[in-house]
This record gives sequence, C-alpha cells and structure tokens, in this order.
Amino acid sequence: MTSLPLSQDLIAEANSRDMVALDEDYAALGRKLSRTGIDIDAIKERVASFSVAVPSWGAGRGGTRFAKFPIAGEPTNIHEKLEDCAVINQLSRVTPRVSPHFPWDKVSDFAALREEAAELGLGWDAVNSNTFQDQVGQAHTYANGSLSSQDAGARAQAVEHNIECIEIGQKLGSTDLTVWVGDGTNFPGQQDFARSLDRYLDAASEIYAALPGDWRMLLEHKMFEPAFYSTVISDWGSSILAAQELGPKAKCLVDLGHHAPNVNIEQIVARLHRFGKLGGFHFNDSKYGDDDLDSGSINPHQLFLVFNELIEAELNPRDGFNPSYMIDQSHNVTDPIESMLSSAEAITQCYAKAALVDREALHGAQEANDTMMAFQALRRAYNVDVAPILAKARVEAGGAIDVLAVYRTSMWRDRKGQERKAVGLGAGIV
Ligand code: RM4
Ligand code: MN
Ligand code: MN
Repeated sequence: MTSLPLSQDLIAEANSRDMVALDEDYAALGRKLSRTGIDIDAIKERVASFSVAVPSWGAGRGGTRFAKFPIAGEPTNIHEKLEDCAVINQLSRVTPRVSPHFPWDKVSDFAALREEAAELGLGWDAVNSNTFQDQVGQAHTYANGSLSSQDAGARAQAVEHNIECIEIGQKLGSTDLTVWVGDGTNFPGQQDFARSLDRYLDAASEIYAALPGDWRMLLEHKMFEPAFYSTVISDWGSSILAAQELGPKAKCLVDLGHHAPNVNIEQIVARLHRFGKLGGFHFNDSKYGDDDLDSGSINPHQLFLVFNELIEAELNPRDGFNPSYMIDQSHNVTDPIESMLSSAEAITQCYAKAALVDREALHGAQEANDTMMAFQALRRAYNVDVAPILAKARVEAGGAIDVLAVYRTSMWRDRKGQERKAVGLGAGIV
C-alpha cells in the first residue's frame, strides 16, 4: 500500500482552482500545434512516459566546498531523504526513482529500505559508489587515488566497495552502477598518465566481472576537481575507450557540468550514441565548471539541444539505447525540494520541445544544405511554451498544476523543521 507524504486533497483543491485556465491554454496550444500537423495529445503521452531520477544526495543543502548553510527541516538520513523525494514525485509525477550514494545512504536492512521506498511510491535508479573520500576506520587512504592508486591495497578496497554497491543495488532492485572516481593529480609529473590509466582499467575490469547479467557499469568522466592538473577519466574520449575495453555492459555517463566551458556537449552525446556507449546523464547546469546548478537555470538552450540528440537517438537506437536519466545538483541557496521540482520541469520541458521538432523538415533541410531552414526547424520547437502539456500530463497522473505553489501551501519544510533534528554546518555535500 502506498502512502504518499502530502494530502492528495490539497493537490486536488489547488488544481481545481487552476483547471479552467489550464484547459484554455492546453486547447489553444493544441490548435496552434495542429496547424503544423502535431497532435498535442500524442506529445502529452510521450511526456507522460518520460521520467528522471533524483539523487538522494541532492535532497539536502549540499553547499559548496567552502560552506554549507543548512535549513530547518532538511533531511538527515536516507529515510528522511526518501520522504522528500516522495514529495517531489507526488507533485511532479516525473521523478519516480531515487539514485542512492554509498556509503552515505548505508542502512542495515536494504530489503526494508526498498519496501519503505515502495510505500512512498518510489523505486531505485543507479547506485553510486564513493571512493573519493576516506571513511572512518578505512584501512587504505584514497588520498592518492582509488581504482588507479599505486597502492594495491587501496585499489582492492575500492574494487571491494564497488562490488558491495552492486550487492546493495541488487537488494534494492537497481541495475546500474555509476562509477565516478576523484583520481588524478595536482602537479605535473605527479603520476605517469599511462600507468595510472592501466591501473584504473585493471581494477575497473574486476568490478565489471562482478556485474550481474542485466547490469550496466556507467563510467562518469570529469576533467577536474578534486584533482586540478589531470584526472584519470578526464573526458568522453577516455571514458569511451575505457568502456570499450571493459566490454558491452560498460557505458558512458555524461554529467553536464563535467566539461570544459563551451564544449559542444550535444555533439558528445551524438558521438557516444554512434558507438552504442551512451549510458546515462547527470543533469545540472553550469556557468564555469562542475557548479551543480539547477538544470536549465543557465543554459536551457543547451539542454534542449542535448534532448534533440536524444530524440534522434531514440529514432535510431543502437545497441539497446536505454539511457538512465538522473539529476545531480548541489543546492546552496534554495530549498532542495523546490530546486528539484523546478529542475525536473526544466528537463521535461526540453524533452517535450525536442519531441516537437519537425524531423522531416529538419532532415530535409539538412539534405538540401538549407542551413537556415534546418536551424528554424529547431528554433520553432524551442520557441513553443510547452508548460500546458507538462501540467496536463501531471494532473492526469495525480500531480499538481502549480508544483511550487502547492509545495509552499503544504508547509512541508516548516513541519519537518519541527520534527527533524538539525544538520551540522560542515562543508561538503553530505
Ligand atoms: C561528482 C560527480 C558524481 C557525484 C559526486 C558527488 O562531481 O558528479 O556523480 O556522485 O560529485
Ligand atoms: Mn555527477
Ligand atoms: Mn559533479
């Protein structure tokens, strides 16, 4: 039996006030789209089948490397994080899975945790391992790397941790392991580029060998931080080469914040797909680096162009195209629930806009070398305000028309402020 955190009556009541306006907007947009041969209900159905996972670590105020400014009522453990994720999904109906991070989310009974999530209407997405931080009592330090460390003990410990994550994931019902390592260097000469990659590949292949048949290993590249001179899996090139060497169950995961500024990420997406290696996404936005800002807050057009490639990929599937969509953000100055509601909306909007692109017109213009009309095919779709389509899909699934307004009316955070213990001031994302 599911028992959702907010009152469904509260949502219904707010929706009834906004319903007439939504119906008018939806009908008007439907008429406009039908003039170009698009059936709005068909787009709404596609939107209704779209979903994106939320990160357990995004439910708290992650802060920055410098400070964290906690708010009253923030979740302090995985149980409270699940409750908050359930609020996001109840209102948005587009985030039905949670992506956990270990050991941060470790509990003694994972079968019970799976049950607890199911009661809140939630399932589980990719499990994330953490070998970028030492844990209390750990035998070997990751100060000099994990899977690529010169210390065989550290490498073995990192492999063992990843295998434990797979075992936990099996208990939760996940089928993906996301591996991001902080391994790299801060000084020229600190490590040999080739030998550290060799060590990474050896260790990663031990993890790969432990993957159950239906599992995937998602390799996440990142060009800098915490290592500022070089990283072992620095870019999509290193990532795809590693994934190709490991085998068919290894795929690449693109975190939008993990590239050099101005890099053409949508082209990277197309490249990875071309070789059947596009495994998943960490959505966020970025102005300078791995800023982990809210999706669509800085460059919504880039997000649209990424989804444009994803729709092309859907139409030309290669090698079981089934990317795992996740949010990966760190909320510094907002209520994390509000940020993830807003981000889920921004991501879904870009999916809907990309679904609106007249592919025949686009491909025809490309074939005819008609640059302006090819660009206009994208531009026309990008300019459509798809909000009524998303709202309609949400209402039909039991969600709220105005997610942020209903969230605020619910006084969720204030109520949790009375019940939950306060979180500490330390910097970092846990
Ligand atoms: C990294 C990367 C990983 C995330 C950690 C917390 O920069 O984005 O996906 O697990 O941060
Ligand atoms: Mn990430
Ligand atoms: Mn990151």
